[in-house]
Amino acid sequence: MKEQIFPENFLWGGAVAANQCEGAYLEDGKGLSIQDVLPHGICGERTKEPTADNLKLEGIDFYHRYKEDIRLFAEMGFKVFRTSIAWSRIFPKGDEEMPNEAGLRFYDDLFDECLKYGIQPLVTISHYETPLHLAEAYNGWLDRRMIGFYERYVRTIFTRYRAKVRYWLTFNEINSILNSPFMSGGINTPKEELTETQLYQAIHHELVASALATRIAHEIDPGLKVGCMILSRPVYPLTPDPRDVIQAMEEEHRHSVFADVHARGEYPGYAKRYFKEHGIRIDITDEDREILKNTVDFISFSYYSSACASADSEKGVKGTGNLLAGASNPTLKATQWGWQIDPMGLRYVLNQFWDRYQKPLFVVENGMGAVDELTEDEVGNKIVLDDYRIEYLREHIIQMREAVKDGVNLMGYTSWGCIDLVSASTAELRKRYGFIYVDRNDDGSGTLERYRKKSFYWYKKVIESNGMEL
Ligand code: BGP
Repeated sequence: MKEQIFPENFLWGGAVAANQCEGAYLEDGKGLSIQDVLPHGICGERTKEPTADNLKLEGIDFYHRYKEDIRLFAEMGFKVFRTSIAWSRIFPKGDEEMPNEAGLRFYDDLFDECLKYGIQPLVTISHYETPLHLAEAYNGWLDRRMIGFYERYVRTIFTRYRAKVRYWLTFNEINSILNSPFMSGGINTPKEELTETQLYQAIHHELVASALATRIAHEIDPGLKVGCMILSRPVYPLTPDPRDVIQAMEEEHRHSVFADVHARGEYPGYAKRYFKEHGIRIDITDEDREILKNTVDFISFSYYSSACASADSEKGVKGTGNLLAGASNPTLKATQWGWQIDPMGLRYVLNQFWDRYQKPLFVVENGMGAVDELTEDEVGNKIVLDDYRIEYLREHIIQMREAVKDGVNLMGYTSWGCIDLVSASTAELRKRYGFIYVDRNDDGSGTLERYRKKSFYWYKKVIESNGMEL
């Protein structure tokens, strides 16, 4: 028996989001969400109404097939399953007084199904799926009234599911609002027209709503654990030139303010300086300041890639990554979608978060989007030989192990897209992340049948051995 590194109760599992897998976009009283009018992901135009080319409307039909999918997760030995609640199933328009019972019942059944196999649900309250009405009638998080709508929503779900769901995340990749104000913050005003004061006001409303959710969760049940969810991406200086180092620090500050407020309960000095020097005036009430003191129980984050910063704008060759572009790192390779692969960066961010906050950490997204080919094994079973995915995940788990050896308190790991689903940034199906292949293609064809990939069997062993057999 090899020496154990991960704690015995380490939460291994996988992650999805409602809008990328459920489909059934109008079923059982669901209202429209902003995703229903974003057929081409963040990079594409939004439409006036849902259009047939929007793959998310049907997703992978998880809404009807979740029992089969959870059975497969259980076969891999999942201890935890991260999904989100589609806000517009519970409050179809977002500003109603009363929730939609049919929507609530769906998640009751889904969570029961997980618990049947001893799988803990880890639930994102808002994962890029704000009810469309809130975007159109209120301009999303720009409007302070959003805090009240969100409060009603979280009270409803915490009360309803308190016995079933222990772990909650308030906003998926909350810092992504800096780059994607509509998808992340339901803000209707076009990005180019949005002032920095407006953007930071919207961010402030979300931060208050998030802290309020933590307070409410603890009031309803002190056993509930609430975390923030940050898009993490370490920024390295492109060269040892101190100006590049400072540039990297400032780029990191743009993002670290989100975790700082969540973990420390107030805005850090560098943010106050930035607001002052950029003429940003945010309406922060005394009550807001009190609410922000309700800090999170743990910090969760996604990790896909790192970036470099250069003080010289000419040198800052723009690479691509999930939602955030930065200068490419000349020492790293990239995925087919140009996301640079940097497993050591994961050890680095884990240490950064731990050193800064001393709060438990949870890696709730990590993975490799790739084109897969469905083939047959020697006995004629359909399979995908996804050694590249195994390699990617193995390297990242090795670095997680290193971080735990460094003393980081890590609660768990949920790889992204444990079953193939529609991608967020480009809304494609051919960009696959799963251990389970779903027969559905970008032209909408396919049987929706599920097939185990080679990585399925690999991940099962990883979980069985608690991360020792990679
Ligand atoms: C994160 C999102 C996810 C997810 C993932 C992969 O930014 O939280 O929703 O999709 O990135 O990105 P993509 O789907 O664009 O490959």
